[in-house]
Amino acid sequence: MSKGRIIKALSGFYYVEDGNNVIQCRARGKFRKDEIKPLVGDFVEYVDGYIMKLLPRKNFLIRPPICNIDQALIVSSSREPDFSSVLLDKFLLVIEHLKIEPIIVISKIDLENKDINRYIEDYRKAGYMVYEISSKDNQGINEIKAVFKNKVTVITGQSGVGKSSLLNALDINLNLETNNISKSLGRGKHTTRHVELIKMYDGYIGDTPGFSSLELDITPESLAVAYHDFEEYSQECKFRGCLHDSEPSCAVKDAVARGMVSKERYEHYLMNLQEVKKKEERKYG
Ligand SMILES: Nc1nc2c(ncn2[C@@H]2O[C@H](COP(=O)(O)OP(=O)(O)OP(=O)(O)O)[C@@H](O)[C@H]2O)c(=O)[nH]1
Ligand SMILES: [Zn+2]
Repeated sequence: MSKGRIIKALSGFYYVEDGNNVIQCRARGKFRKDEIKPLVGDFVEYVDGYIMKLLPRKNFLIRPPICNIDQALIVSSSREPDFSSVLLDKFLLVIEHLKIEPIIVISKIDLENKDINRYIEDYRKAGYMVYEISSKDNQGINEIKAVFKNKVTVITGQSGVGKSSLLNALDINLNLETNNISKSLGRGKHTTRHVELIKMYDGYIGDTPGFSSLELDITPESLAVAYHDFEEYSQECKFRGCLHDSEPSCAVKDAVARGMVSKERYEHYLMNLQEVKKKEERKYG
């Protein structure tokens, strides 16, 4: 039995990368019977052109249908559209909850925003990696090339923030087989039959996740530990399952008071907490 990773799914075939080889495989009949569908990104055991077993998944997205994603570049523009920490904080919640490493990319830094540096400082202080780029002026692009190595990366962010422009600035055409894929990568168009990871600076890049994947379909308890720093602080909260809201002796609220967690991100957290609580009530109430 050999081991490899599915890097492409097309018309019932799975393309399994094993070292320098790519082997065209079919899924064993058993999978269909058990309603288990191999996904692009799956680590598999295969033999004689048949996938025999899927190894446990770290995470998965529904749109695009890929799994075992290592990291997400969350692109937020400095301006046009205006920088929104509300939106970025929500992206961070969803991405971190999925156990995908978030990397913040502040785009369009050629457009002036006098508040942006304060935000960047806060996110860095919280432990996030933050890149500052301008695809227009080719600033910060070389620095970003190194993050792809040995990882499966997706690029996400609101419409118009410059995701396609970033891909183009990264010389995507040199990395892609066809320009069509470049378009679909940038625009978040998804075909169900053809899913593929694209080689990108010694790593892989997946199709752009649509906003539907970014719904907060999450319990209040999971939300409370989604941010990596909240999770760490919550070890010190007095109550197990503390939601860092009105509970006494809450280490997250304490961290906010000490300036370790930005007040704004905490307030956005409370907003999202209210939202998921309401959803729960509708579901079970
Ligand atoms: N000033 C400036 N404009 C930029 C930069 N990058 C992209 N733009 C412009 O921003 C607009 C949107 O860029 P896109 O790359 O299409 O954005 P996108 O995130 O792919 O948008 P969607 O396809 O809608 O998701 C275009 O008019 C770009 O020319 C930049 O670094 N600086
Ligand atoms: Zn707490």
